[in-house]
Amino acid sequence: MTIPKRMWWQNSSVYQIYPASFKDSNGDGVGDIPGIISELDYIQSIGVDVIWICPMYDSPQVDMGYDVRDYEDVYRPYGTVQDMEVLIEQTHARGMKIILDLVVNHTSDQHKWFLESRSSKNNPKRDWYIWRPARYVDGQRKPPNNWIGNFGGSCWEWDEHTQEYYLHLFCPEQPDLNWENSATRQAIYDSAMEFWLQRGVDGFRVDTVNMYSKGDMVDAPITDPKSEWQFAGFQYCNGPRMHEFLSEMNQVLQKYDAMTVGECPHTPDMAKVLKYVSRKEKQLNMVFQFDVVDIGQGPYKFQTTPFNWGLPQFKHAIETTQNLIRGNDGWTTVFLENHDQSRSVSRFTSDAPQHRVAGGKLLSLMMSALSGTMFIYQGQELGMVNFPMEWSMDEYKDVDSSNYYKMVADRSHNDPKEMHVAKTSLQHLARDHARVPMSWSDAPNAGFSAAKPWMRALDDAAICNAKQQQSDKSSVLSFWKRMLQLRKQYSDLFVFGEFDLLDKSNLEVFTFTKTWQNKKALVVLNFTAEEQKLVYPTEVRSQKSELLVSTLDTPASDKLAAYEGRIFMLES
Ligand code: TEU
Repeated sequence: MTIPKRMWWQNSSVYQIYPASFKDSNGDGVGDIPGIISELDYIQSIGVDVIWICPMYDSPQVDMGYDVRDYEDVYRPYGTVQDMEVLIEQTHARGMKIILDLVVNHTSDQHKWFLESRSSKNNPKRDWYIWRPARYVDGQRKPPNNWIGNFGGSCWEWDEHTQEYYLHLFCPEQPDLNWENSATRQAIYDSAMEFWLQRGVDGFRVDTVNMYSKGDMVDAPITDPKSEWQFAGFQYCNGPRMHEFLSEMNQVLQKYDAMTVGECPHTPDMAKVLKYVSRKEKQLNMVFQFDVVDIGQGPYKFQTTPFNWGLPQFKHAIETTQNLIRGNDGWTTVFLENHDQSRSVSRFTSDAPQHRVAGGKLLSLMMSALSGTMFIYQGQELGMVNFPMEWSMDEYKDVDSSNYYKMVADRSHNDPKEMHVAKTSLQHLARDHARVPMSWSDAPNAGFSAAKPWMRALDDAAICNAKQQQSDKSSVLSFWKRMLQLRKQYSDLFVFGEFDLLDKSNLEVFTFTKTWQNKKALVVLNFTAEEQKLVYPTEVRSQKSELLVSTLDTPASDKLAAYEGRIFMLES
């Protein structure tokens, strides 16, 4: 197979910014665009190439800006369109690129399109959203189908005024746009995409990109007999017109050479994923698959206990996403965190005080050796961890967490044991952990704001913050900087190379090779809190190896320390 031309977004590392929690410049307790601008030098110093800004659009903030009221304006506490223009310009001035979050599966119920749509059945925009009449069962009014929404409950909302239901796959305040209507699609391209592309943004992270085509919307099979509402992700994701819609959207993007990374939940079928990311299909450049981050989430989100997974499962998920580029023209992504996931050190290693630095470095080393475009979430470069069990439920601000906690309370009639299990799960997996203020320094409010922040800052900011880590050669941040440099230096192997898993069923150590033509690297990762014997797998035993990097300054010759990782270069 001929090697496809390398594109700028392949060998790029992307730094994700959550505006509300990154940096507050005006002392109102909420992060803002000028705050981001003030830290661009810091971001650049990490060694990343692109920044991704989570939704900063005008929004009532029912779902932290993923409920957009106006695509062409900025949420005032974050700033203005002019501030965004400065951010774009200042990012470019540093040789970096900037992508925005494109949220066009749904809008806010306060968007002017929806206000018109719901005003009457014969409004010209009625068909811009998905309206259906009620079903009647034994004379009782019921939604058109039994689908459960992503935040619990039916995904249909009854509208008294026009006596019909509308579809919302997320909150009731996030009605789904009707992509079947070509005028709606055109308005989306103009308002949500071209408006910002013309202002110089370099692409988009595309929210819930595989949900635009909903198929025939029949009832989902009953998988949770205790609930009236059933999981329907395999029905509303990857529907029949997805590829047609994405091809059309791509024509807009092509005009600007814009990059896209689509969020692709509920898609375990690799053939489907490949169709989205294959270069010849001209749909999306890459997607976020959920294989890795869904590990340990339980059959239904949060209905599990912490660490309910084994290392072989983790390896398999990584292998699946890595193999997307093997022998074909697809592209993949490397990520363990984002604003929808709790902290990777807490989830995949250990956040115990004696292990958290090692855990942060181990994951940095692993990610830096994996192929695809790399995504780092703010604070991940410092090894920030989940907030503790002692924090009360009031500190959880996310609608996903509070809805789940309420559901358990209702179902169990506030049974203290069940409530404790639910809180334990949220302490491990809730989205809130990623959304606390960035730990900048040991100043009050972690140096994030002069005022009380909208979410409580971590208590451990005194020992884990950007200021201290910048001047500490042994910090997680310093290690990330080194790894991002090595990733660039050996990009053939680490960014583009083929991944081979060597110890599928080993429960403690994760060993793989990366290969590019005649070059090969061996990566060995101890995922336990105990020392492990350093064993060279039979596949590479005959080859001479040279240590490229360890997470430790002075690694032992025959064993791996707790949570130690190493990369060896192999000579054939
Ligand atoms: O997430 C969509 C998504 O499928 C999940 O990751 C979602 O967070 C999870 O199912 C909730 O339990 C995207 C955004 O990343 C997320 O922040 C938004 O809440 C969501 O879309 C709605 O726009």
